[in-house]
Amino acid sequence: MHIQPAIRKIVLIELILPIVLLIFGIYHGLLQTLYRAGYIKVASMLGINYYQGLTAHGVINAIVLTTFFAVAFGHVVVTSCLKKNLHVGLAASGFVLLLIGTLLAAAMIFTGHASVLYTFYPPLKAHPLFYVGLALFVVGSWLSFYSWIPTYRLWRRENPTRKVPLAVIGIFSTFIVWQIATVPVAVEVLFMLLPWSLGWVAEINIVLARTLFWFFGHPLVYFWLLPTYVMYYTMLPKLAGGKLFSDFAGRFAFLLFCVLSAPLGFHHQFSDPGIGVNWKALHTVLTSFVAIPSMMTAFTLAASMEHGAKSVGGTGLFRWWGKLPYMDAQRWLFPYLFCGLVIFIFGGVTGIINASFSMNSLIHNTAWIPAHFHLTVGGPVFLGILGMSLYLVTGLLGSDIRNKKLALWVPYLWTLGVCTFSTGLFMGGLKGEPRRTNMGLSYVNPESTGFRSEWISGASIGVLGGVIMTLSVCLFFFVFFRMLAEKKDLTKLDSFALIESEAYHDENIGFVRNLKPWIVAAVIAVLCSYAIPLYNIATSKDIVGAVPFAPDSPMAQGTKK
Ligand code: HAS
Repeated sequence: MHIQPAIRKIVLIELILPIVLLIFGIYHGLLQTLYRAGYIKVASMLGINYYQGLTAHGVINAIVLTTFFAVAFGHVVVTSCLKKNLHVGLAASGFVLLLIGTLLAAAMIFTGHASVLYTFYPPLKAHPLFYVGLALFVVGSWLSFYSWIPTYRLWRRENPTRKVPLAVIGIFSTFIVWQIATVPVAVEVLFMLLPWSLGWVAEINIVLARTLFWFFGHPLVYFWLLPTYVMYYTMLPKLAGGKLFSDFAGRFAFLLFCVLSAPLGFHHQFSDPGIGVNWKALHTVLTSFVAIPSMMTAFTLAASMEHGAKSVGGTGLFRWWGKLPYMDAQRWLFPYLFCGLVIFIFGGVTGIINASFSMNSLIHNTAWIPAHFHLTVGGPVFLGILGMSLYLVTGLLGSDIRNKKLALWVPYLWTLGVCTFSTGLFMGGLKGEPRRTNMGLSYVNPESTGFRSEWISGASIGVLGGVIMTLSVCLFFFVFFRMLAEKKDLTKLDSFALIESEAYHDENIGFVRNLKPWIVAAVIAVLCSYAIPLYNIATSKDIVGAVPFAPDSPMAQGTKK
């Protein structure tokens, strides 16, 4: 593989460090399920209380792991597909800022100064250093992205007529989505939360802060998803023994995400006051559009896998499914991607339910929501990150996976665990079980505040799923850390390559050749859907001031003054 030595080192740290942090992330996830079901009391969570543990779980798994991975994966994709060097200065400064940002935020969370959950919007308030950490983290991710731009432009100049490799279009789309998403959250953090936390201003416009957060928060989920889509489009077909059914479909899907990811964050705020109902309706319609590239992906990938299975003798309308390499140890990456797809069918369907204005009022802020997102970010995204981290670290170190059969079992066990877990949470959610609410002793303990007996069965199923998920990740840690301990042979690096599928239909269609028109369309879409409501919220006379929690209230618990 063509990769500069400095970039190789940065990528290795960016992949290994979050996997180590994941030990804490997963541990706090397990504690959450045990707590909900009444198996542990909040005070016994090793000195970490409910909101603190939930913050650690969300920030490590959903922000730190995903961003480090996207940056590291992008470095490898750009450098290896374009066969050109990256700007080391930018990549290295990006890495340093990501690291400092992570350490600051982690220090604040673990010392109890930032129990604000991964959404960190007011009235929950963190220590100023938490917000400084977040800001550095975001700038670090920007610099890392900018290290690819000179490489891309040079390649473009040298190859004016060639198509940009699909993986590069995919990873650039990921970071265009991220760039658009992080501007509003940077404004929220720098101009609202930080001054408020420093005591420079006494009040904060809560609706504005939440709106800026969800302006970031929805495209964030596609920032998580798109690196996995890069694997699906460019690697899965070859792993299945076939070709990508349509190169155009892949490009079109990525570019559609650039335009459609951001202008629809109000679907997280259907219940919020202060936002006009017409704007909510517009965002509802746009949300149904954002499912289109995923629907296209479902059909394109099914056709690609069918091509693979039929080239090794698969037949019929459905019998060819039996010919896919589910248990082929040489193609151990296949089940990480395939299982993610299967999980995503349920994650996607429940997303569409959430997006319906009327059905949303049934499930908003209930356990249904974490059930949905464990089938999306905890399904395809998480399995893609685990599989690809193992693949890249092994290749970049010149190491070996001692027992590939064990590696194969991780995604199957995870699928069983996460589907069981989400089933329990869906059941609880439909019966009104709230999400991320400290109920006192637990959710189902008769002595706790707001106890409801009908939540017991869902919470217990959730524990079963949580335990299976934990076992699956422990198995992954075993395979991963054992691989790290194997003898390294750097001469293997020359023969190590990213998996790249050929296209069955290699269309050459003009309007998906350039990124620029899609970026312009994305900015216009964002302006049309956000400019007026943001102006209205920012200038409203009925600014909702921060309502400080009583120091002894459960919500204030864990946030040291
Ligand atoms: Fe979501 C809330 C709507 C996708 C993550 N979402 C969340 C939250 C998170 C999250 C983290 O409209 C909670 C935020 C919080 O903390 O409050 N979501 C959607 C919609 C989609 C969607 C319409 N979400 C995602 C993805 C995520 C993610 C992706 C992470 C990566 N979501 C919502 C809404 C809310 C929400 C509301 C707010 C709810 C509330 O009230 O708070 C769509 O993008 C989904 C489209 C997907 C599909 C599925 C395509 C299927 C594929 C698999 C094909 C399989 C094959 C294999 C080929 C249409 C690609 C076949 C194999 C066989 C064996 C058959």
